[in-house]
Amino acid sequence: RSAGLLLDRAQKCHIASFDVSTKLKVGIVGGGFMGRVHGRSALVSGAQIVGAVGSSPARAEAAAEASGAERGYETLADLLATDVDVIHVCTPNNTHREVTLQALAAGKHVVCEKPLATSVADATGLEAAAHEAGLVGAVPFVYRYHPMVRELRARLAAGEAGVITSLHGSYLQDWLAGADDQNWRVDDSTGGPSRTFADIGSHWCDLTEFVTGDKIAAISAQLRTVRGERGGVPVRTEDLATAQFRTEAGVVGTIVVSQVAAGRKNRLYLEVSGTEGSFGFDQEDPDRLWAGRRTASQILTRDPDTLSPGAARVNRLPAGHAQGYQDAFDSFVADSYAAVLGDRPDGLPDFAAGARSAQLIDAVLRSAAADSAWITVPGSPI
Ligand code: SOE
Repeated sequence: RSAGLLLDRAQKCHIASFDVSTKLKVGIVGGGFMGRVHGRSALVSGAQIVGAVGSSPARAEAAAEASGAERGYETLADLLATDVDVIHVCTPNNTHREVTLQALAAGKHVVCEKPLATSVADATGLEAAAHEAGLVGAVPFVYRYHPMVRELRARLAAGEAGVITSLHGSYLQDWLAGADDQNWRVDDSTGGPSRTFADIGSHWCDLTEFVTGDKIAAISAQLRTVRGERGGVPVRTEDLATAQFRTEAGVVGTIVVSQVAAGRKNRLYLEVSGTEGSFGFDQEDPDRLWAGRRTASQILTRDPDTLSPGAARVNRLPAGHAQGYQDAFDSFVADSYAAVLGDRPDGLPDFAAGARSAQLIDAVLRSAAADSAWITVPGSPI
C-alpha cells in the first residue's frame, strides 16, 4: 500500500481521497456526536467503515447508523477480530485507555478522542504503547487543520510578529449553562477529574503551542463550578477555568475557558501580540485571520492563491467557498490515514500531543487545588 493523497492542482485544493488500492478499513467505537463526526471524515477520506460498537451490545446497530458503518458489532473484541486497520475511539473519556490498549494489542492503529486519558500516567502509557507497537496514534486536536491556523503558524515562523510579547484568548461554550444540563463529561467518574479545561482548554493550549512552536512552561489556574449540582446530583468537575502562564521563551499569557458562557457556542479565540505584528484567530470565523500592524492592519482570507504552502496543504475548497469544523476534521483524519499508510504529515497531533495535553490539564488541577500556586509543567526547563 502506498499513500494516495491526491492534489487537485487546478483548484489548488487538497482533496483527501485515496485511490481504491489504498482503501483503509476502519471501525468506530462510540455512537455519539463525535462518532458521527469521525464517521463522516472517514467516508470523505475514502475509508470503508466496516463496523461500529456502541455503549452496549444492544446499541451496536444504533452506533453503526450514527457513524455510517456497514454494521454493528456487539463487542469491541468482535470488531478487533476483523481485518480492520484503524479504530476510532469516540467513547467517554474513562474508557479511552482500555479501548485503545485493546486496539493496539490487536495490531490496529488508533485515532482516540481527547483527552487521550484521564491521568498523566495513563496518557503517557498509551503514548509508549503505540510507540512500542509501531502503530499510529492520533488525537483530534483538529483546529490545527484550519488553513488560517497553518497560515498563522507559517507567519509566526517567518518572524512576522517580531518579538512575541503576549498570548491571550478564550474558549467559551454555553451548552452546559442550564441548571440541569447534563452530559457524561460532567460526571468525573466518566469524564475524568477535569471537565471544561480537559474538553476545550486542551484545544486552546494545543493550538497555541502549535502555532508558536513555544511551550507553556508554568501555569497558575483557578477553577469554578457554578452549577454545584445538576438534576439533584452533586457536580465535582469545573464549569470554567482561568489561568495565566509563561512559556519556555518567556512569553506571558492568559486564558478563560467556560462551558457556562451564554451566547457563546464554540468560540475559541487566540490572539498573539508581537512588537511588529499581531494576529487574531476565531474558530467560529475560521476562514479569516486578523493581521494587526501599527499601520495598515488587515483581515487575511483563505484564498488558495495567497496561502503559504503549509496552509494550502490543508485547504479543501476554492476561495469564497466557506470551510469549517467538519472540513478541519476531514483533513485531520486524512492525515491520520496518510500516517497509517507510511507518510509523516506535518503537524499531525499524535499520542505525544495527547500526553502533553494531559500534563497541562494535570498542572491546572494541581495549581487550582493549591490556591493558584504556580506549577511548573513537567519537562519544562524553567
Ligand atoms: C464538546 O465540548 C465538544 O464537542 C468538544 O469535545 C470538542 O472537542 C470541541 O471541538 C467542540 O465541543
